[in-house]
Amino acid sequence: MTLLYKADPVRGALWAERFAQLAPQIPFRVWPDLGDPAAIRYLVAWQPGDLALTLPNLDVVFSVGAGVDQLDLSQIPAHLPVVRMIEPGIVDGMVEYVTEAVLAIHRDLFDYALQQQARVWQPKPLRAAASRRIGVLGLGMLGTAVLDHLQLFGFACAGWSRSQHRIEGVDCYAGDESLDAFLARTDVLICLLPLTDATRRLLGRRVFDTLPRGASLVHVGRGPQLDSAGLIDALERGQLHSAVLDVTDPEPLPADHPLWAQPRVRITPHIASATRPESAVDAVLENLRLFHAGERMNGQIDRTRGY
Ligand code: NDP
Ligand code: OXD
Repeated sequence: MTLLYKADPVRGALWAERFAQLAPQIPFRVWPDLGDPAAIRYLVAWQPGDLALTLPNLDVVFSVGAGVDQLDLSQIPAHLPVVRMIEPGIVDGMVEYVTEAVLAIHRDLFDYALQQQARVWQPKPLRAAASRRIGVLGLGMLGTAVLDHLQLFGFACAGWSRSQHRIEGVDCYAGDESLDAFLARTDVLICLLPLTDATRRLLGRRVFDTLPRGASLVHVGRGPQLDSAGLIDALERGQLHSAVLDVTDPEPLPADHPLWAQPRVRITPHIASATRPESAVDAVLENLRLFHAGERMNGQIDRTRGY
């Protein structure tokens, strides 16, 4: 019953250490050191390639991250459960990143950064948080955690998802038919949607033009959800004020990409959040317990939905 890990090797060493402490009975191997392929029952990976097709006795495929779009599901036999990562480290990182981005927008730090470059000392009026309308696309593990924290500042909070949610203090919108109403009341749009056929290129001209003029975007979902030419156009027309992008298409963003030169765009290299090895091992072990008890694992994805 060997577990094979195929992701960042530095973090792999931390996974191996924790596994040795908590589950010494499960041999832990780091790709490409497969040992006997027939002994591998569990695969933990970011991009497994075609490994799941070639390991004859595999039982479960775990994504090392919260998203699963980086897995090519056609390369994972249909009978194998695929499980995304649900653990507190990813949530903490995302809450920190999005809170900082929203506060930077709310407190006009994009404008002050430009003023600093021009050596201009020009205060702007302070705006109450209650008058700033935050809207989160995606009310899953991350979207709800982000909203829980943003509510503490007093922002007017709303969220949008596929199915109807109920979250105290948050106006919850559901389904395509409510998207326009959700956007029309949103000053800071945060994208925490999984990448699927339905969300690819969702963040484009139509969405930007439905937001109030001068709105901002915080994009922490996946790069292909954003039409970057549409974003640049919306910024240049003044329809959007600013954008914080943690994900781009492609990644890394090429040095000559026009997004780099946008004065009100802040780009980070997909670091908003990351799986914390210690708690991730705990999550995988709990899921293995559930799997062997014949129960559904936490984060087991629905292949037909794609997330
Ligand atoms: P979840 O699966 O828990 O939540 C996804 C949410 O999106 C759900 O509320 C779901 O609706 C909603 N949704 C999905 N498709 C649609 C659609 N077509 N229309 C409306 N709503 C939709 O995901 P997480 O919160 O854990 O993660 C979200 C994403 O964040 C990940 O998939 C990944 O892409 C990204 N991420 C980025 C990181 C970074 O560092 N930048 C780190 C970690 C994750 P419903 O509730 O009705 O099912
Ligand atoms: C993830 C990510 O999906 O790091 O966990 O993007």
